[in-house]
Amino acid sequence: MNSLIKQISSYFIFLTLLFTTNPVIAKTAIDIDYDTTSFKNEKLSLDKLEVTVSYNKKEEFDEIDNLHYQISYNGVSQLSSSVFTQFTGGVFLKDLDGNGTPEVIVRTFSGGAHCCTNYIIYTQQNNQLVKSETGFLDSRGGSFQDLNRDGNFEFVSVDNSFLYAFSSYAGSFPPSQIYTFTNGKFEDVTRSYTQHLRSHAWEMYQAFLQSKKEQYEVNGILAGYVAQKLLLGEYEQGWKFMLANYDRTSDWGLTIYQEDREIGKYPNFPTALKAFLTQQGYLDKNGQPQ
Ligand SMILES: [Ca+2]
Ligand SMILES: [Ca+2]
Repeated sequence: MNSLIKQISSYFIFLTLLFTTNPVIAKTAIDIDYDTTSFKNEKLSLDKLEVTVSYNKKEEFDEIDNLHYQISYNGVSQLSSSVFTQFTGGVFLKDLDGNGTPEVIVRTFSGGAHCCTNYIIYTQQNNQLVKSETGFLDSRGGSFQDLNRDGNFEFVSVDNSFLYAFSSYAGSFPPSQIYTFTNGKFEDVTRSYTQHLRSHAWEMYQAFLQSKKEQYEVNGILAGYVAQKLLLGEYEQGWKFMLANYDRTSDWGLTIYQEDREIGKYPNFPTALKAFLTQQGYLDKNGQPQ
């Protein structure tokens, strides 16, 4: 009984110490969602980096920027900028490439049904702030994740060119795109992440089965699946699966364009898909996987 009282009292001493000695941990992220109200001069900091963020909530699209941020390094102001964002967005600090200096990542959303997310990244290089952008991506955008747990973050996204190519947006299932961010630049490293590629391929396969069962569009999923299998070095297998399963009645994506002008029609989905995969650099001009 005595030892129980001792245990309890030492637990309370521990709690007291925890709450009196633990310093306030600086904020490193601000997430904006639909319910976020306007705020002014919120501070984020990590190491020698400090960012002050203000947000003015907008219900409708506007020409006026509403997310303002000011970046300081080592106490010296380096940049003041602003962007427009609606419904969702944010600012976060993370050392994406593990070089000891954190990056500033600003996420914006343009508003609209499926479009568009953009990530702006500021990185320190030779005492200068260098800006890079992912460019506009569909609403699922992408995310920074450490896929291989080496401490560096990969940007995990999908190839947006597949959206609407052979199906509606909902019927499209684009293949993976994975980048590293090093020295202020994105580099495509998609094929190195086999495990991620496999689980994405599995999700595509499941989506195909579901669509087929519901008699919904399948060609958009199959287009993505062939590309995903190609990324895994299993192009032939993916192609055979597509040939056995594609919807012969759909003419989505069969029209041939040249500079936005219709100049003809592909005879079928596989021909159109081959041309598309060549155009997007998945296949070389002889139709061989790159
Ligand atoms: Ca860094
Ligand atoms: Ca990593």
